[in-house]
Amino acid sequence: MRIIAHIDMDAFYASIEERDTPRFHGLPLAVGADPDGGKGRGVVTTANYKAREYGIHSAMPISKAWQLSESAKRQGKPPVVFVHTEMAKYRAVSAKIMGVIRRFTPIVEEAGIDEAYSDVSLAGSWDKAEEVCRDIKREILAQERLTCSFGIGPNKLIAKIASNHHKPDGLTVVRQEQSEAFLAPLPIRVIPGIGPKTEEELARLRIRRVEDLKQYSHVELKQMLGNYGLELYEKIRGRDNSPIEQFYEVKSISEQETFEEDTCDSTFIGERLKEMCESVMRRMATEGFVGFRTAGVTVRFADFETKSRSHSLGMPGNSAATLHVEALKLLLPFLDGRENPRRKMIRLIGVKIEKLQPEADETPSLF
Ligand code: TTP
Ligand code: MG
Repeated sequence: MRIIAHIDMDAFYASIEERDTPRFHGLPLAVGADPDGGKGRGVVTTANYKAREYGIHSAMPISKAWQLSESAKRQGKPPVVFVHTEMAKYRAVSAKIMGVIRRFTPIVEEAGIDEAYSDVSLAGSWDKAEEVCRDIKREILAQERLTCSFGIGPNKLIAKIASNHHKPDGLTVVRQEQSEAFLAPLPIRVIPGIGPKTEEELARLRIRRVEDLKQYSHVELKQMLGNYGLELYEKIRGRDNSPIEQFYEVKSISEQETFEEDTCDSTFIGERLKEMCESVMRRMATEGFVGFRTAGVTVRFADFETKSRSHSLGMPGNSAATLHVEALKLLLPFLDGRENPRRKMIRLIGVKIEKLQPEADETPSLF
């Protein structure tokens, strides 16, 4: 019998900040860009559960979060504590948590900075698997003073949905025979792969819950959603055979920045891009890679239209200067008439590297 656990830390970055600064304890807190008295232009990275009660969530403009904090203040509630994102700190905590999980279960897939799958089949029963997960929860709380939520199911799909079912500090067990019934009443958004756009399209057909989707055949789902429709047919019935990928690969490294003011100043944009390239290359080195084969950029215009472009290099790049040149080549058309005929101002730029080359890779670098 296969028993898979999925662990996801609660309000991860925000919980770390709250833990590390005693005067923040118990207060609503948001991690992200500087709100700058309501004029800040970036976004919220994450918020703790107290701040979520004010309606604040990941990816919300920081200025909106500030307004919500101000209106809470007017109602006599505590204002939100705003804290800058400090990735190095969160990565270090993440590594420690992964270490705890590995001490209890040997087969682990690090699925993100604050989440992991682990194969707990060897526990032999659902009850024993639950005990192991409770032990991990206790140990993380004792060692790191952080809470997490667990989902335990017959596969990765159910485990992942279950871990989000009771948050924070939850543990949800969904046995094989309960899987279909567990999924049926849930909103379709819980199924991985259904994003806001698909959700909207399906809502037009009055499909809102997983059970609504079950009335459609294989062929109908394929007509509606292409090959993903076929996958979906299996998923909504709780079926998933995907393996635990023990060797989690960093597939890309990226940075982005929202400017203080919208701009079309190419010197300024080029300078910011240079710094972002340097930071991406530093992170590449700390992740143990020696080069990249694909460089990409993202541009968001003042009206929020967002475009991405990427380019594969003939040979791996390994310096910030190379990345800067490649990124500039991709970015420049957005600063002139080629890709920006209406000369819109730019709000945000991002740079990304992919196809990362591990240290041991002996692929010849010239072709
Ligand atoms: P999540 O696990 O999605 O969120 P969370 O841990 O903050 O809260 P929850 O209790 O709901 O699990 O993401 C983990 C971390 O990843 C989060 O702390 C911050 C970061 N993150 C982003 O950088 N951008 C995002 O849009 C989201 C959702 C998360
Ligand atoms: Mg989380």
